[in-house]
Amino acid sequence: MSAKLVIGDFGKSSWSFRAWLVLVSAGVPFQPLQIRLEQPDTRQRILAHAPSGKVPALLVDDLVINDSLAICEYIAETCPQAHLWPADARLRAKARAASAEMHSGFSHLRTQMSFGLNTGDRVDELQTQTREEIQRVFAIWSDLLAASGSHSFLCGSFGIVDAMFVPVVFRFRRYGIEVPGHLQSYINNVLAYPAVQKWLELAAERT
Ligand SMILES: N[C@@H](CCC(=O)N[C@@H](CS)C(=O)NCC(=O)O)C(=O)O
Repeated sequence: MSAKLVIGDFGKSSWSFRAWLVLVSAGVPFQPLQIRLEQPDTRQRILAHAPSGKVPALLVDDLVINDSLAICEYIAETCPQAHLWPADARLRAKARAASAEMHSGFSHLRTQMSFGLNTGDRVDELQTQTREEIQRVFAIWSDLLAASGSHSFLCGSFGIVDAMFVPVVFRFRRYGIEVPGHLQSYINNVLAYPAVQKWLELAAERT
């Protein structure tokens, strides 16, 4: 497969980060095609590759896959050996539900706690709804770890559900959110994961 992944800035694009992590975890060879966000020509440059006008987009020969979760699903289907979803149907359903909830929800958390790895404004006072969403993330993580019995990632080895939550880990770190003790080792595992470290290196080099 000859793949190109259209992404935004390493320090800004949390949705690009998620898709990139899944491709790297699965060992898929691909060429990243980076487009700087928030520039006068950003929209036009993204539209040259992706009709949604959003990144990430995965280009595989003449196939264009918009949207981070759709990209993750495509990689899970084409690389079954990467085990990006849990093998157990019940656990897989929970992992899918958590990924979908992250993908479509947490609007207060995502708006108030901007991702910005290197830059960006920080608000001092978090809204009640944002605080409630933070608690909901803790509940999802606790539930998945308990259901899977995993001591590494949410459902065992690093998978799509982890990729979906990686940018949240960075948001918590940036905003100094106190994480319950039983979730601390999960946070440490995410931060130490080689693909996450690689993205951080790229972000430090290129913003
Ligand atoms: N639901 C989409 C969201 C994609 C998205 O909002 N991407 C942002 C960057 S993180 C974007 O392309 N922004 C460019 C713009 O709005 O001009 C996904 O999961 O891929």
